Amino acid sequence: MTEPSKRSKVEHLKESSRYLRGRLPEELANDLPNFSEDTAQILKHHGSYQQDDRDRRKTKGPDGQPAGKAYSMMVRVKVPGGKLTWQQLLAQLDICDQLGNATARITDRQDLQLHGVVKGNLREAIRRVNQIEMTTLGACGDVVRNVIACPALLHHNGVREELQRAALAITRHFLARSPAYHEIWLTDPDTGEKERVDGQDENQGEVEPIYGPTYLPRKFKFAFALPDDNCVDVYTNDVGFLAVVPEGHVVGYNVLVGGGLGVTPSNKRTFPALAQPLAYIPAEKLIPVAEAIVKVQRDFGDRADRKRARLKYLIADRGLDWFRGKVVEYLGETLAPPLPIQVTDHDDHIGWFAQGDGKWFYGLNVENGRILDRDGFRLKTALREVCQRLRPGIRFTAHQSILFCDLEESDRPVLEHILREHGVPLSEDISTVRRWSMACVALPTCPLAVTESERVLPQLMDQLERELAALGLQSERFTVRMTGCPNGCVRPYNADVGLVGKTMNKYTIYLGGRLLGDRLGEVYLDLVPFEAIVPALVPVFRLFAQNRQDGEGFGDFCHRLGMFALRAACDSEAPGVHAMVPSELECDA
Ligand code: SRM
Ligand code: SF4
Repeated sequence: MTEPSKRSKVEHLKESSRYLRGRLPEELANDLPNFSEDTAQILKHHGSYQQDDRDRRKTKGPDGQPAGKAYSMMVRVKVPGGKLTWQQLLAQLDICDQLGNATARITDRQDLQLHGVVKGNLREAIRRVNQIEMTTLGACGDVVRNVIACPALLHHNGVREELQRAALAITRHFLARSPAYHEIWLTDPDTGEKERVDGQDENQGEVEPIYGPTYLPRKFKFAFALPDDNCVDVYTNDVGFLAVVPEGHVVGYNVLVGGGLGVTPSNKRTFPALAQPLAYIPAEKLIPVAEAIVKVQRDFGDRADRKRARLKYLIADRGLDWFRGKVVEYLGETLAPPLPIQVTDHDDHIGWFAQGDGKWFYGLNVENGRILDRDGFRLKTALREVCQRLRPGIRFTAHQSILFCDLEESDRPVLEHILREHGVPLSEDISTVRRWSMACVALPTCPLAVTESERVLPQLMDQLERELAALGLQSERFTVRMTGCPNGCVRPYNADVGLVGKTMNKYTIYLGGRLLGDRLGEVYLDLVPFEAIVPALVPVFRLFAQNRQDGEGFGDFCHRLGMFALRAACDSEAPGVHAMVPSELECDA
């Protein structure tokens, strides 16, 4: 356990915040456009991040002086398992139009983010989220984050709904209990009148029975997956539950522990890691085992260095056997060894699917999750019309996309017509490479971004589409994921192609991960300027087209050859590649 004197500043802040109050009430009430740094840290636990428009940092006011930061908040709404109603989606689109910057974003953890909410609108935005029986509590901060699970609504394969229920049970069990959320956002500051909060008992007092006064050392992520469909990328979570489904029914789980992707290049003791099998548990032990794991991390996770505070470092430092021993101790019973099951496929659930109850769902790929209206592409308006006319069940995927559920056969042409009428491409209009790509938010709002991501991936896709078609690889299914910094928010390190922002306009290219999400890629080239990414990849794709084995995927091919052989083979075709070969140190990272 970390000695109190060695604890980081954030630990002291949490402790003195009186269960997540800090100075938030006072600062919310003042007229400043922003919160102080300390309060912004506490605010995260309430589901909101303070940001500023980095494009506007250099603008000058009428007096020729720097105009100052243009602050706004991102509000993250938690959507367990990605499941919500059409009314909840519509209401959030209203909030984003009336109180935000008119854009929203489906995240790769099945949440919805409302962007550009100025401080003066924050209370109203969070209040309205709660009015539709949703919450922002714990969408960010050092707690259990949104619990993700396969969203596909397939009744003939009811196991997915079992996973949805399990995700909800974990969500409820680990929701912070502090009444601070209720007091700050849902109590009328003038009358003192209170509103209800989804899943939270406001009368429970100050005590956090699971977290305690300093919550967890860091964010904590759970995911549920099926062996034949790893659409949630289960291995990248602190804890993954891989369902064991012998006869169409979830009897238990292989518990995977210690996944996490963030890397701090200046700290060589940080690394991406995939979760490893810890144990097999029967389904009824889910909550006690999850709680034992969380409590071990609560008590032994690093509270001195936030860069090394995730569960993956505790396991790397102490060993999996030590960790299993502690979990057994906290649980008070033994754990069975994991079963020999593996992930065998990954479906993105895009296109039309029969649900098995006579109804249909349609998976719509949303490029990088962004919901907005712009010239010729009016996705936001299309979503409104779909909700109002067809009243579908809504589900978000962990691939930043949306499923419209419970549709009648007669609804199918109507849905397609609405989408086309608003310039929204249907699944058959989207190339395979674009459909399997993801970018994180990055510039201009993410404070940690060092390069572009969401704003440039579409043009990189335009180039890749042309090159892949020329090589006859247009139908090849592989993942391309781009981030604006090494924190790994769209999981680039286990993708077939990972493009990770390293410094201004330059990226590290990772190859050799794969669609199944069960292997980390390796550094192929480093410090590659954006313009040189596609030229650097084309020779690798050509080599793949010429030398792949029967049925071999792109990531598997790169992994089989290895980075050294790939670079040697492609060197003559990609001028300048030598200059981008990573140093020893980068390879180790
Ligand atoms: Fe993330 C921080 C966006 C999924 C690893 N992430 C951030 C922040 C909040 C920046 C910040 O700290 O101020 C970004 C906000 C940008 C913005 O304007 O919205 C941000 N992360 C995102 C989202 C929106 C990316 C997306 O395009 O979908 C995802 C929101 C998920 C959600 O709904 O909860 C998102 N972030 C992830 C994932 C992927 C996942 O969970 O499946 C990871 C890698 C897995 C992991 O947790 O290790 C991830 N985000 C990070 C990290 C590195 C953490 C670490 O252990 O080092 C940071 C930095 C941090 O926490 O200090 C970070
Ligand atoms: Fe921001 Fe980096 Fe995450 Fe992208 S990967 S959203 S740049 S923290």
